[in-house]
Amino acid sequence: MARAIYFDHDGALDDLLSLTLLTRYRGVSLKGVTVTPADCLIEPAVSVTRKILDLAGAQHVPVAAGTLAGPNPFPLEWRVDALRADALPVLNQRAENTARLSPLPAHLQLAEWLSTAPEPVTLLMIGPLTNLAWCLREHPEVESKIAELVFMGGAIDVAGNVDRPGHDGSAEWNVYWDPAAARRVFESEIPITLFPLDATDQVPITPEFARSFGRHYGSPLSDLAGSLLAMTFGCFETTGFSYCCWDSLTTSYLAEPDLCEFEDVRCVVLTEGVSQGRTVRADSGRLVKCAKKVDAQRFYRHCLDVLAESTGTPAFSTQ
Ligand code: AGV
Ligand code: CA
Repeated sequence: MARAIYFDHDGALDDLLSLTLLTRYRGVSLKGVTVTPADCLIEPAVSVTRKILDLAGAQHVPVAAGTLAGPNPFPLEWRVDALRADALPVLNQRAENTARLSPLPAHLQLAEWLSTAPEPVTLLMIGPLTNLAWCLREHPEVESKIAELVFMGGAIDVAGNVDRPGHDGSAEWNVYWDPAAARRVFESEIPITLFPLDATDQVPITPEFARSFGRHYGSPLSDLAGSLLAMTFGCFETTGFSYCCWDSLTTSYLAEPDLCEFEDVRCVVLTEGVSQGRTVRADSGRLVKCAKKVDAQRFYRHCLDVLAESTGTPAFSTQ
């Protein structure tokens, strides 16, 4: 039986690549998607999410738009990426968007999905934890419906990626956007599998990886993936940080759980001061299963295999 998944993302390019991968995983039954208005503008992020579901033949999966905001906004330069992705030709082959849009805001919809789930489910969250924290605060009984939380966030033994005045740089953005939400979730008993920067730093989007999708030009999902990856170029030149496969590595865990080696780590989330959003080792902290070492070449191969096998013959062949 396929594993039931609820998926919360926040509309960045890597989130959209993750959604694309997720639609191809045979062992996964995607039940619903919520979008957090964090690393995106919410309207184009919801629109592009529904277009990807349409393209992948997953129109039946409902999408709910987030309305809850964290205290530390993402840079607007990053948040506009969803606007660009929403305009890609491969996602606009038809005039209509047929994937279902929930009438509820994401936090209410997630609470309803969890409380009515017949069996405990897996939650995949690759943006801030705001919607889940709201559910736990307002409906603590839903905690028992979550078999596992797979979360991209944090930085344990490596530097963070927040570069903001008044911050010491020790935090990762998904935790920093809403530190109190991450703390609330870490204070629960939900089993957490964490993909912090320790692991995701090992899978930067290289030119070779992005260009490898060119060899499958004409196959819609690999064309989409290659376009999303191409749009990340220039990140290092403008920010000094590489754009990594943060979320897509995390997502790949649902199909290939042994791409990474894990360590059990006890940690807490700091919510105040110059290190707010930092995930720090502490003997008194909660236990997380933490990804530490990645077989990067196998991960890149996985993405290409999953997306290239998906549809049709290439329009142009070099052989
Ligand atoms: O910190 C990584 C998280 C991931 O969930 N996001 C991007 C991924 O979706 C925030 C982020 C950090 N650096 C970024 C980010 C950058 N240079 N551009 C866009 N988003
Ligand atoms: Ca994200």
